[in-house]
Amino acid sequence: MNKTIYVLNGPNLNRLGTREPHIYGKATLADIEAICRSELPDWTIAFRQSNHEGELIAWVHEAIAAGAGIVINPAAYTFTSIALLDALKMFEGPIIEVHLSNIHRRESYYHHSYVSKVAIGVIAGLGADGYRFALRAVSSALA
Ligand code: DHK
Repeated sequence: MNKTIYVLNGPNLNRLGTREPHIYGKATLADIEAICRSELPDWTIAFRQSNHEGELIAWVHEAIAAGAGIVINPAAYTFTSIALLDALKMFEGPIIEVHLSNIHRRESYYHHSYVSKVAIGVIAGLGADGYRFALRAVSSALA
C-alpha cells in the first residue's frame, strides 16, 4: 500500500510561533512537522505549507496519484475556497481537517468550512496536538 500521507497547510501558518500565540500557540510550523514525523515514523510524510490557493490545489492533485491520506489545515481557505473543495472531492483516500484553534468559538466568518464537506473528521482547538491526532486518525482509517 502507498505509505505517503500529505500534510498540507494554508496561508499564514508559516508565521506560527509569533502569529497571535494566544490563539495559535507558540509551536512553529517546524515544531508541528516534527510532531507529524514522530507520530508515524513508518510513513512518508509530505509536509508542506503555502500562502497560495493554486499551490495547495496542485498538491492535492499530486496526492490523488501519490497519496494514501491527507491531513489539511486550509487556514483561511477553509472558509472561502470552493476550488480547494473541488480538488479534495477527487481524492479517494481519508481526509482529516485540522485547525489549531477552535474555529467554532471564534468570529462567525470562521464557522462555515467547505472542507468539512469531504473530511472524514475535523479536529479543532487542540493546538499542535491536533495534528498528532489527525495523523492517528488517517492511519487508523487506512488500517
Ligand atoms: C488557521 C488560520 O489561519 C485561520 O484562518 C483559521 C486556523 C484557523 C487554525 O486555527 O489553525 O480560521
